[in-house]
Amino acid sequence: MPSSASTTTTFRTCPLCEATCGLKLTLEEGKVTRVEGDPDDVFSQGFLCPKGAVLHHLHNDPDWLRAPQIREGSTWREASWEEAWARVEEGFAPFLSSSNRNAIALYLGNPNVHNFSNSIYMRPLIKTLRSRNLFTASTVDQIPKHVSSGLMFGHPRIIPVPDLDRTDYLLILGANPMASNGSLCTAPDFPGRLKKILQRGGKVVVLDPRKTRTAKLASEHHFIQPGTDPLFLLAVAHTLFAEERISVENIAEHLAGLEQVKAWVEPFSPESVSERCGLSPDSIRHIARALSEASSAAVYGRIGTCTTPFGTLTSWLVDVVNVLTGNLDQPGGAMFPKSAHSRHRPNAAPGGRGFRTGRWSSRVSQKPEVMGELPVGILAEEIETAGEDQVRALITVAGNPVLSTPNGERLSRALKQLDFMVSVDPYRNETTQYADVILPPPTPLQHSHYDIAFYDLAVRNVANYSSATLPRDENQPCETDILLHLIRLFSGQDSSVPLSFVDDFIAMQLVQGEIGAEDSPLSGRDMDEILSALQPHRGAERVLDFLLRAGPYGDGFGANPDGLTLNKLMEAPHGIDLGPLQPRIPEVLATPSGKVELAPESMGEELTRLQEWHNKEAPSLQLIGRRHLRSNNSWLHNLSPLVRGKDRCTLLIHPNDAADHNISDGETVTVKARAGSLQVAVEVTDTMMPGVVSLPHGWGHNQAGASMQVASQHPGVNSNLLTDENQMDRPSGNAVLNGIPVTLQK
Ligand SMILES: Nc1nc2c(c(=O)[nH]1)N[C@H]1C(S)=C(S)[C@@H](COP(=O)(O)OP(=O)(O)OC[C@H]3O[C@@H](n4cnc5c(=O)[nH]c(N)nc54)[C@H](O)[C@@H]3O)O[C@H]1N2
Ligand SMILES: Nc1nc2c(c(=O)[nH]1)N[C@H]1C(S)=C(S)[C@@H](COP(=O)(O)OP(=O)(O)OC[C@H]3O[C@@H](n4cnc5c(=O)[nH]c(N)nc54)[C@H](O)[C@@H]3O)O[C@H]1N2
Ligand code: SF4
Ligand SMILES: [Mo]
Repeated sequence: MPSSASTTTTFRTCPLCEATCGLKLTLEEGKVTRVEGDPDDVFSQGFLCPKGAVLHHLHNDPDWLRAPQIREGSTWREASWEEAWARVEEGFAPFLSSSNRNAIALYLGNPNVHNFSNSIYMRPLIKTLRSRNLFTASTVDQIPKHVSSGLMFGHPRIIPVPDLDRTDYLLILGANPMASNGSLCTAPDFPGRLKKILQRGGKVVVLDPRKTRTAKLASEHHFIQPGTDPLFLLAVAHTLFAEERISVENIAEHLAGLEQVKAWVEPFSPESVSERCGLSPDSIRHIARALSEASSAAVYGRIGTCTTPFGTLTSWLVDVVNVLTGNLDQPGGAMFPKSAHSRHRPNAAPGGRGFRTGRWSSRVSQKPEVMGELPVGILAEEIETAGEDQVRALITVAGNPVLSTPNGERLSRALKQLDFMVSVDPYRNETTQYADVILPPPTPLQHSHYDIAFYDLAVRNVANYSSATLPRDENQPCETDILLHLIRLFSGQDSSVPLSFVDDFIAMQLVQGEIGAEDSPLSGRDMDEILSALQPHRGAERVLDFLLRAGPYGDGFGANPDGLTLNKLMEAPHGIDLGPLQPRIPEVLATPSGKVELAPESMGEELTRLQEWHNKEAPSLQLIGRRHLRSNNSWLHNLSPLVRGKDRCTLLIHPNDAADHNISDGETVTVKARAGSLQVAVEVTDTMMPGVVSLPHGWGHNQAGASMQVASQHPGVNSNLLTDENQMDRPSGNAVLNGIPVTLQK
């Protein structure tokens, strides 16, 4: 490419999915004209997918809101930020007294964890709001893994990830990283890393009711009946005990509950689960033996294991098998990342307070709190049901629950009944159409980035900071200031208090927490000295600088002068590699015993429920979901390069099932479930397991109140009209989004 004075190159991390790819952006005359993979990125080494390549199209999308919007009945008008904030303050006023806080619900969507400001300021927002009605996309996603990790390791965010670059055997359950690029396992170029496993003579084995692109690449693929992964894993564990293949020497002194697990898995022979799982006893034994014989192996489970009736039990069993085969905390097994911003306690004894759920329950159906939140499946009933603490107002930040949570139809009806709703969101979409005020953030190119959430889940320890690529539009506040404004409102402070004071207070509390902690290397240090060392950073950057310097690779504010600081990270546009994952047991363990709790009591209770479920007859036709490389949940369908081509929102069905229903390829069918029904075109394919049909989520852009031009021309249907808000994984409250009983009608 010819370079001229006005052509420059800059680098940033892609914020769209969990893979954290490094991007190389070409700017001409102050406009981003091209996005490529950054070949020098320490982690992604040039990889990018079709979504990253059009990141700048988001910035240029005419439907991306550039000013706040106020709704008057069914019409919308643009407003100044002053007017919008006045309307927000007025709308929340009736609910601000301390006895009324539960009337305000907060829903936090997925992009919050992909957004640097939001990853940091969400917590103060939740704290100052003081409402028990907190909902997030976690309960339609990964909260079962948090619960199983909380129970086993003592903290819900201590999650082991498959050591992809060194493993010799990877067993994938319910994930399709060829499309998703991975989740709870940050690995840019996941596809390339899988291919390398095969190239070095290793094996990749996939269990999925659909022969996905990942399954096609794998050494082996086995169909499995939706929701039956826990039975399969129990039978694997059973085989490991029965054939004396248990190998826990590596962590034996840090392990509790092995005998209990042995007793629990006893009834689950491969023969006893085979029919229900749809796998032969031989296949189950073959996988169990291969796992135990591989020089290193990792079991990895994702969406297809979490969003099922036994999501927590399955997530727990994934790590039980990792433990039993000697692969937990071993190179090539399932390992614990150590991010640059993580809590650093080098001298603390292992162990901690452990993890609890159910500290309070939801008002209407008494669902237990998990990690401070309630299952999003109950949001509608909390709005609909009159009484003290009824939800009357809602804030959504970066979420589209009408399309992404179960029974979207019921939720839409409930949202219309609210007294007041505010959405912090760039689009007027299926959810934000019900808001009274929409507060739009700047575009992804207009803010800085650091992956607070995903470096804690990465297959290598790395750190990368990106500054904003483009300046913000005139009057456009950064998202930090939008959140600080809400934080100030909910903390009861006057609007005369500058936002910078609110921000200073948050930073001071953070520093105070660390210097006041006896086991912190910063214990007893001087607050003012630390705060002045953080200058001139402010906002999210100041918090990040503090976390990095107090973190495991940090400069410790002088204690380790060569250590990491934000300034050093800023000088490394391709990121800093902190090396392969290292064994971390017992240091990571935060259970009261200081051990890995292999047999948490609540998992015993779940096993009893599983037995009952197992004895019931399976539905004759079940719905599962899928992802496509050019989608990202519900919100990238407004970019034409990503929706071009043939309709992707189709119902995949096996030829036998199509014949049984007298349906041929391309025909439209009515799909019915307990929660609702919809009509969709079918695609007949033998990549589906017989008895299972697949429909992607995130579609259904045909709503008159939304304003997304391109998406409305490729509407598709909302698969969450079929998912049931009353079905959830009991320990975690996660929605059941896979294995939905359905019927078809031509
Ligand atoms: N392109 C793209 N990338 C994405 C996203 C996106 O929408 N598009 N979304 C991002 C998000 S938020 C997340 S959480 C991740 C998710 O990342 P993944 O977990 O990889 O998600 P999926 O691609 O939906 O793969 C889930 C697989 O589970 C299978 N499955 C369904 N039910 C069962 C079951 O009961 N048992 C088993 N064994 N398999 C089952 C499905 O057939 C499907 O192949 O992807 C992220 N990346
Ligand atoms: N049936 C079925 N349903 C599913 C799933 C499934 O596999 N099957 N997957 C589930 C999963 S894993 C997830 S994570 C959820 C996602 O559920 P949600 O998070 O509720 O939905 P998204 O589609 O990610 O919507 C993101 C919203 O954030 C806005 N947004 C994007 N960037 C920003 C930003 O920087 N700031 C702000 N303020 N807003 C922004 C977008 O405009 C959009 O409105 O969906 C879940 N729903
Ligand atoms: S894989 Fe994910 S992080 Fe990488 S370019 Fe694609 S969307 Fe961005
Ligand atoms: Mo997700």
